[in-house]
Amino acid sequence: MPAPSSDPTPTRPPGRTVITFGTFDVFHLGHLRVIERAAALGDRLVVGVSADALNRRKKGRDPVFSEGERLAIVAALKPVDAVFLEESLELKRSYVERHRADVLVMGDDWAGRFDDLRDLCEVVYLPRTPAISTTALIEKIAGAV
Ligand code: C2G
Repeated sequence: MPAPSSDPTPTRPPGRTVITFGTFDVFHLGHLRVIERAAALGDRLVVGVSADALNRRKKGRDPVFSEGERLAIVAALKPVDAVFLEESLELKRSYVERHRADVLVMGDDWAGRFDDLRDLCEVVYLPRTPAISTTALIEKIAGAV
């Protein structure tokens, strides 16, 4: 029988892990497309959903849907294997390490912003889906009532 290993180094899960981040508020097709394309780059997709407090700090307002609601929606998607709460934009490196991600995927509105992580993982910026955004949807809904 092999001796039990005393090596405390966590082992990388088999296959390629992809990580992506977003607010995913008022979930729309642009969100779905980026999640589908991110999942296609590996075997397992982990998604960081931004915390309400992070949105208040960065955008000065609460999202329409709470972090609990946004986590539940993203977790229910077929291409998504796991979700977690993104508490700070500055913690990307530790999230990539903690989830042992091989690839970080972001929309190209973030192009260049996370290039410093290339020593740790592959960094891919995907083109945004044109002509759809949470802000435009909120304006459309507000204009319809
Ligand atoms: N997206 C897209 N096409 C759109 C709209 C959004 O591809 N028409 C992508 C964005 O590029 C992003 C993801 O969908 O990769 C989530 O978008 P947002 O919810 O706007 O996320 P954001 O507030 O940019 O993320 O660490 C990042 C933070 O979590 C904030």
